[in-house]
Amino acid sequence: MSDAVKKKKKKLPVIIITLVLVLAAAAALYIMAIGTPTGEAKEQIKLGEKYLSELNYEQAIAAYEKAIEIAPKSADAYIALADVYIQMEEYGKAIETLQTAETTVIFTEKAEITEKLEEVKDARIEFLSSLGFDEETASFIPLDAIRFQDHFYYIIGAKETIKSASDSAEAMHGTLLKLASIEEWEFLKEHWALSEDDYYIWHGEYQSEDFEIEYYIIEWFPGYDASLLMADEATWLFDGVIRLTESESYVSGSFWKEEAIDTSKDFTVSFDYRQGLERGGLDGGADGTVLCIVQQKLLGSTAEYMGFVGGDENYGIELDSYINYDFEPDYDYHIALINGTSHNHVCVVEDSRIVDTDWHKLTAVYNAAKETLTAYIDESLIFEEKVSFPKSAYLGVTAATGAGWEAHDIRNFYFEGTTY
Ligand SMILES: [Ca+2]
Ligand SMILES: [Ca+2]
Repeated sequence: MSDAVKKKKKKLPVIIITLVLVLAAAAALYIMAIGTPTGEAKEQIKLGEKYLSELNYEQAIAAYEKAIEIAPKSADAYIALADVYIQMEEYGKAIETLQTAETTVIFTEKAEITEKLEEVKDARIEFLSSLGFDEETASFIPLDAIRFQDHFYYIIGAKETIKSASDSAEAMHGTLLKLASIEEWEFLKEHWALSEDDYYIWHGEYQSEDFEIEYYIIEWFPGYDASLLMADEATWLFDGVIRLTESESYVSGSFWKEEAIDTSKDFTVSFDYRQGLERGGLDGGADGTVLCIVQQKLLGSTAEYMGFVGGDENYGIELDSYINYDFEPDYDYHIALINGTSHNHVCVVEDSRIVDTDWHKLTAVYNAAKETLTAYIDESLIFEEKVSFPKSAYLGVTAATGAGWEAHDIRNFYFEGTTY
């Protein structure tokens, strides 16, 4: 080994120490310069706090985003921004903000971000469970899914209008509804379950001379019962509505709960219904909807039978929107407990809420000990009647039109009880 090399070797520890000191000083300066908010960034954070105290979320977000732009390596503004999203119940956005921060902030502030991120992830699961999602389903919902009212939307692929509207859930919701109402809009309404309980993929296409749109969207139905089977002419409308019949003559549609229910135990079933839209034909419109508690998942005849299948063991609660003067001349629009056939009204009550085109809620409660079936429209009691169910039955909702017609719509089907 030469002398020159030996000399260099001796000097090496000094060089290393000097280098370490220089690097440490540089790192300290770096942290001071970028890791803590500058005066201007602090001002933006203060501004954000002011807006937040006035519940002006939009301006608060803008201020915090500005602070992040000025001091991207400081944790403060990310955490403040995440807190705004939490207040808005936009947990996905809060998590995304913190995930960005995790890769961006100075290493000394990373632990703070990670801790906050875990906290928000837990809060999101708690929030989703308060909306009716179980933990597994909640884990399917992408962070950037957009919530509007009761639904989450997630655009997989979109062009033009849908994409530009997707910044605001309300704007997107409105745009989709508007597009769905355009005549040339080919609204495919494809849907299929991706997990057990559940959500749908919607696929829409629109083509005009000016532009072309194709999009996929996942719509979640919190608490939605995926075991419902669509049958016959029933279709999904946008926004979770099942249209049992269109406004056409002599059509019928149904949907069914897949498993049989145990009718030796208490159960409750409810759904929202809307009748009377686009009424036309004989005597102004027809025919009505039936909640079926029957022995087979079958659709019966159209018109006055409303799709209800006959048989002594079959019961139904009909929402009758057509007066058949041959066998029901004494009633106006009515709700009735029917048994065996729609002609047999065990109990009948007139009600203007049968066909007023507004949404109403029908609830049926079976008390197994008393063997009674109680019906409510909205919150008001309609009847309580003795029934004699076999030990199991299928639940379905049917509707039909005849020489008169109208649209029959259902949403929010709910069942609580025991299934086989
Ligand atoms: Ca009737
Ligand atoms: Ca009738």
